[in-house]
Amino acid sequence: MHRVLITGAGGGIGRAMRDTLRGLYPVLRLSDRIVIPPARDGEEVMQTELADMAAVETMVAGVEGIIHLGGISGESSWEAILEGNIVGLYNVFEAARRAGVKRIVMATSNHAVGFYPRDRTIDHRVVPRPDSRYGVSKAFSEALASLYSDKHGIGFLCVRIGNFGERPIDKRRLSIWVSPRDLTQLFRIGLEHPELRYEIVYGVSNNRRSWYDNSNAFRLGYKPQDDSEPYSAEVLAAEPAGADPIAEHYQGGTFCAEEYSAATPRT
Ligand code: 15L
Repeated sequence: MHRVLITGAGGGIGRAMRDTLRGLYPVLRLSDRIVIPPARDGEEVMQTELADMAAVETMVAGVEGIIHLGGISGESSWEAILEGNIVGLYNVFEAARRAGVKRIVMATSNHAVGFYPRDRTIDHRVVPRPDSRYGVSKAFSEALASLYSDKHGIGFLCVRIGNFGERPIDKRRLSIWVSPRDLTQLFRIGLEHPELRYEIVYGVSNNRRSWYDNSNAFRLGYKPQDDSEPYSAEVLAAEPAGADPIAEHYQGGTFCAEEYSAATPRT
């Protein structure tokens, strides 16, 4: 690939990928709605509102692959989710189709399936159980990717990202943590795998406490290097007591507990 675009390049994952992917492709185009640090050698920088189709068309012109991290990255109002993650997402995929983009790595989320209980191991085949408006938008992204793969032949890797960071930050994240080098490896598989058409994988490291069966990622060649377990004693010792029982029961944690009003849990 000659030119790879990272949307949402000013966010936490985007800033890290700007460094870990540097030099791997001749040109990295970096876009965000906010101002980001200026282009270095081998980089192009753009400021783009994803809800503005004309701007999105300019953003994707001349790129072969996209890592789509842009949009809203947590629970928010319906209006914000609609603009960033539904309209904005549609604009990116549709502009990519018109521009002949071959590959898209879609940053979906563990929150597309957050209402699965923690005592269940889930794989890439389970039906979505979103835990928030944000999670619904990520399930939508997986469905829209499926449409653009089936109907227009774009190759997609949908990565249900757990929690990205240098280290896991709490008990829930011991199960869903992904290190920078492991996520970089997965994103590269998404851009470079020769036969990818439409796949869902979990963007998590090789965590002993994982509640995912990530065999689909392994099948595609993913060999995660990191495991949250060495951090577990320290993380568990710092965990505050008295967690909300709904947050504690479900994989999505507090995303499930927020605004929860069901009289009885769905089985
Ligand atoms: C996500 O999808 C979010 O983008 C991130 O900010 C974290 O909240 C993460 O999930 C998580 O579940 O920890």
